Amino acid sequence: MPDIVTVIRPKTVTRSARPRLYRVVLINDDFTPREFVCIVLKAVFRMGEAEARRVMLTAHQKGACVVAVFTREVAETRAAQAHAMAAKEGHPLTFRVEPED
Ligand code: TYC
Repeated sequence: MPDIVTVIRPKTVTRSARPRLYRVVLINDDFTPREFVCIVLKAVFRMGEAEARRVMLTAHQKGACVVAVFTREVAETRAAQAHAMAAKEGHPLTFRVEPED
């Protein structure tokens, strides 16, 4: 006969009051027009012209730029909206969603 093993599971799991946050990161590519990147940043991330241009140029020069930080669902929804806009116009524009440490 095998030994009887008793596993004690907690009835409740305590979760942090602050949900984990996720960065949306704009990735550079060689094909998407600069102006289109700015249009997406303004439409999806509610940026003004100056901020959109600064974020676009940073990604263009450094390879990537953090756009904003959200809860997971909001970050994934915004990235999906941005990807849908790009796909519609045939651009390879990419945003990554990554957890903050
Ligand atoms: N590198 C693109 C070009 O020269 C512009 C661009 C900038 C594309 C930022 C993507 O995340 C990006 N047309």
